[in-house]
Amino acid sequence: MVSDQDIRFYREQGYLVVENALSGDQVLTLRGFVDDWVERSRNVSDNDDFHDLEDSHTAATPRVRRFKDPDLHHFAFRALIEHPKVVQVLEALWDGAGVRFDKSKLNMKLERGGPAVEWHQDWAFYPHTNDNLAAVGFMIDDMTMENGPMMVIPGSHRGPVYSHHANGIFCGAIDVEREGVDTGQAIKLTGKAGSITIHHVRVLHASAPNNSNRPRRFLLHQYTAADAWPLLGVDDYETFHSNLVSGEQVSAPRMESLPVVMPYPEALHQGSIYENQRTVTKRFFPSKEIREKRSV
Ligand SMILES: O=C(O)CCC(=O)C(=O)O
Repeated sequence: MVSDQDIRFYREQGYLVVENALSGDQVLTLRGFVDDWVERSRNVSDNDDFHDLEDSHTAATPRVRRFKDPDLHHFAFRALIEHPKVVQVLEALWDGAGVRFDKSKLNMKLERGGPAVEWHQDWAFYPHTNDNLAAVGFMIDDMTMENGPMMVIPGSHRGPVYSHHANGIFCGAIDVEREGVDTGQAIKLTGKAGSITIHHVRVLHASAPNNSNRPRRFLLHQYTAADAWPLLGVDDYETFHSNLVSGEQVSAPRMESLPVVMPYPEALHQGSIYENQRTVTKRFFPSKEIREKRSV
C-alpha cells in the first residue's frame, strides 16, 4: 500500500495522497447518507453537536459546513476508522507505533460558496507529547483545482510552530503575512473520489472557498500514535482507551522536545474551526461580502 519512497516523501514533505482507498460503491453509499443528512438539516436552525451551518443556511436552502463526529451517527462512517489501508499507512509512517483514533469531521464545502479554511497547523489546536499525529482525509467527491481542495505548504511541518492568536486570543489561524510564510509554495491536494490524503499535524494547510458548481465533501479523521498523549488532557479515559485501533496501550507517553503554543485564552467562538476563525483579523481568503463587493 505504501512504499519506502512514500514514507520518505511524507517525512520530507509532510503529506501524502493515496488513490483508490475506497471503492466506487463505498463512495456512493457515503454520499447517500450525507445527502440524507443535508435534507434533514432543513429542520435545524442553529449549530449543535452534529451540525455546523453556514451563515446563509435556511430550511429552503440548507447549507451545512460540517457534520461533527459522523462516526457517532452511522456505522458506515464508524467502520472507516479502522480502515485497514489507513491503519497500515499510519503504522508504516510511525515505525509500527500503535494507532489511536481521535476525532472525525465531515467538511462539506458545498457548491457555490462552501467556506474557506484559513491557514493553520492542527498542532496549534491539540498539541501532544510527541508529534506522530496525522489527519487522514477521505475524498467523498473528486477534489479538483476549482472546488476548494485542501492546500499544504510542503515541508512546513519541519519549520516553526506559529501563533494562532489575534489580539492575544486563540483564533485558529495564522497571519501568513506577519509570519513571512510563502504561500506561493502551496500545492493543492487533488484526486478522484475514494482517494485519501494524509497530512502531518504540523504542516501548514488551508483551503479556498468552493465557488464551483460541484460539492467538495471531505471526511477528516484525526489519528495519533498510541504513545502521544494530549497536553490539554484526556476528557474521557474510557473513550480514549477504546479508541486504540492498533498496537498496545501505553501509559508512559513518549516525550519529545517540540515547540508548542497553547490555544489559550480560548477562542471567543467555539464549536468548530469555522467558528474559531470568526475573529481572524487578517484574512488570506477574503470573506464572501468582500468578494461580492469587489465584483460589483
Ligand atoms: O476542509 C479542508 O479543506 C481543511 C479543513 C481543515 O484543515 C480542518 O478542518 O482542520
